[in-house]
Amino acid sequence: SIEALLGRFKGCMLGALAGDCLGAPFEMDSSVALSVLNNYINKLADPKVRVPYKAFTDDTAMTQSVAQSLIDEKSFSEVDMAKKFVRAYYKEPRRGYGANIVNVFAALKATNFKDVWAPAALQFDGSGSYGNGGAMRVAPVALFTAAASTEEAINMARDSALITHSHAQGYNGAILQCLAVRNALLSPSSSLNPQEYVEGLISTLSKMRNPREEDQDLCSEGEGHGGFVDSLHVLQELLGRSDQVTREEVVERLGNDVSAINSVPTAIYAFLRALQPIQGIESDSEFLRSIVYAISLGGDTDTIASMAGAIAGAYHGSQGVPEFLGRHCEAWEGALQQAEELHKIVYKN
Ligand code: 8NA
Ligand code: MG
Ligand code: MG
Ligand code: MG
Repeated sequence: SIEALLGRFKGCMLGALAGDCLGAPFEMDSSVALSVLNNYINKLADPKVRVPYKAFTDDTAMTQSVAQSLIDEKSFSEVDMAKKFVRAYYKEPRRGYGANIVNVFAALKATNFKDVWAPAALQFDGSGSYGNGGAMRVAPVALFTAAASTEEAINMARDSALITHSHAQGYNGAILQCLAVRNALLSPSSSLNPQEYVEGLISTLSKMRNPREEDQDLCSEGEGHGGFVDSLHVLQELLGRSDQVTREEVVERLGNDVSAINSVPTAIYAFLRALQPIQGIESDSEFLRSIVYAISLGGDTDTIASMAGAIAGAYHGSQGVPEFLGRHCEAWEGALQQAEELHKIVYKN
């Protein structure tokens, strides 16, 4: 129902925020002991314990801009979205942005947004960024296109990424993350079959007709990396194993770095793995378990946890989000408000 979907919209926006805020303190650790994370979460859950406030980073700053642009424009506008990215960056440049994306912001500003696609296309000697920055901020696109066709969702995900990420891995990562959120959002609750869910993602990516010639490397990226479809097959294999798959193996086979190819499939895996209890993680919230597990893998912890949280929140809904998180994460109310406004636009109520 439309009312139940409002809870899913809220869960998605809160999950993206919570993953970023909870994961940021561990960014670039090689891995994080589960005992440390259990202790971390128990402290947050204890109303008597005072702990430092959890600030959001670039992941959330950019997600807020994507959401606000869709809310203000009621459609995708690359110029408005680019302006919101740039305004947010210059207002708060120390939110932990990627090392190179800031050159895109500077060029957009210097050229007064005359050709919004051009600065991204010039990154890395013209190859474009393959970072996960397009994927980490795409969740509001999945919400905004929830009632539209899959093709519309794909095209808007690609366009929203292309403002900063013109490498095929950069925008295809955004497409995959958008589809992961969309399919979680539209799955009936408590009935998701992980293998079928991944099969659905593989099938959509495999059938995608791409207007851009670079997209031929959707399935095979060279340089020792498999493409997104290859990673999804790995994910299926890991999910189907009867033995306990170690975190080391997950990192080795799916990755945990700032590239989209080595982080989006990992986030999807964290969501699916956390549907079952995970040995060593105390929390019995499936939502929180996905975020804790994502952080425990180390590497780009805020971004992988944010992407896992967005998917998990879209599936479990706000009722699956532990209330105590709202006391600790910056901009909680803002995320709830954007979720409500997006829901209102999509369902015209
Ligand atoms: P980005 O476009 O700067 O890409 C991130 C990084 O990926 C770049 O700085 C490069 O090192 C590398 N990279 C991307 N494309 C190429 C290429 N074609 N050739 C060679 N290297 C390449 O920024 P982004 O928005 O994609 O990055 C998102 C990540 O940055 C997120 O994890 C986010 O949390 C943030 N981040 C911040 C810190 C920090 O210390 N504050 C650390 C890691 C990541
Ligand atoms: Mg970040
Ligand atoms: Mg890599
Ligand atoms: Mg990060």
